[in-house]
Amino acid sequence: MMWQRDVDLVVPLWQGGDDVRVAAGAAALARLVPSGGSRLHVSVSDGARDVVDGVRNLDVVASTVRGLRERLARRDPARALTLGGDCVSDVAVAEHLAGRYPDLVVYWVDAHADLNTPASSPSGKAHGMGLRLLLGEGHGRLLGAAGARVAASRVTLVGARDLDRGELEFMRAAGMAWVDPVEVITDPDRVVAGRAPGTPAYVHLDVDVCDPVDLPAVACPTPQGPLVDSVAAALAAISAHHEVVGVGVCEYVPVIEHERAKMEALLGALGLAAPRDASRAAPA
Ligand SMILES: [Mn+2]
Repeated sequence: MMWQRDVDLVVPLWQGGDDVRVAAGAAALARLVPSGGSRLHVSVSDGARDVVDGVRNLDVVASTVRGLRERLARRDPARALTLGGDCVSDVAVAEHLAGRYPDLVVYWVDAHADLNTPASSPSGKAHGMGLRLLLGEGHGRLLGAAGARVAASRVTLVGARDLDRGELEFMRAAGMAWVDPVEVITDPDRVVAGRAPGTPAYVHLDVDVCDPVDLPAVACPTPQGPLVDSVAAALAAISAHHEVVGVGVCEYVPVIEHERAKMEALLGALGLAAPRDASRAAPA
């Protein structure tokens, strides 16, 4: 069954990770995912390539996020899909939906926690700050409105395995739910444990959550992750348990050789493509 939404935003933002290859990911996803009806292609300007206040390419990242917020405020979609782009490309949509649904829960399905601030980030890359922004902390030019924030208790990290020291400390202090890669592999249905059925959910899918052996087409390959089938099972469990109101797909690098069926399996689990068995298309 296809997932219904009001708008698709195609956001080729790459400056947040400073890796231009993810811009092509947005266009490739726009081809893989049949349009939900209304599809907006967002243009990303080529701003100054410098570090400001500890954030790389701050000007262009901030202006892109601001432009997205303005569009979302005008259209006020009840359900929205972002085809990114880096891991900042969908933050404005997640904020918008958090403002609309006070009981929104967020699944951050990603090898990384994206919980850095400009002060804690070793790289200064905004794509490692997205979830922290959604929680209401970060550079003032990237932060959204106070009414569009999510409490840490409403966030579940899924498949995270490469956390910076500051992120780990923050996550533990905040008591954030964390389903580690082994748990995703052994019992993907448990990903929704503790969350009330039928509540609205936002799914941030950074495809680097998958083990790069299975899906190498990512900007930040991170070993020791779950295979695509396990991630797809976890995504299907989220879709079955919740009313999914928003999805963001990020950090896909189509220029790296990979099996297209793996991407289709992930997208299919979220109702964004016809579901199919990824293992069937694997080379014998
Ligand atoms: Mn990631």
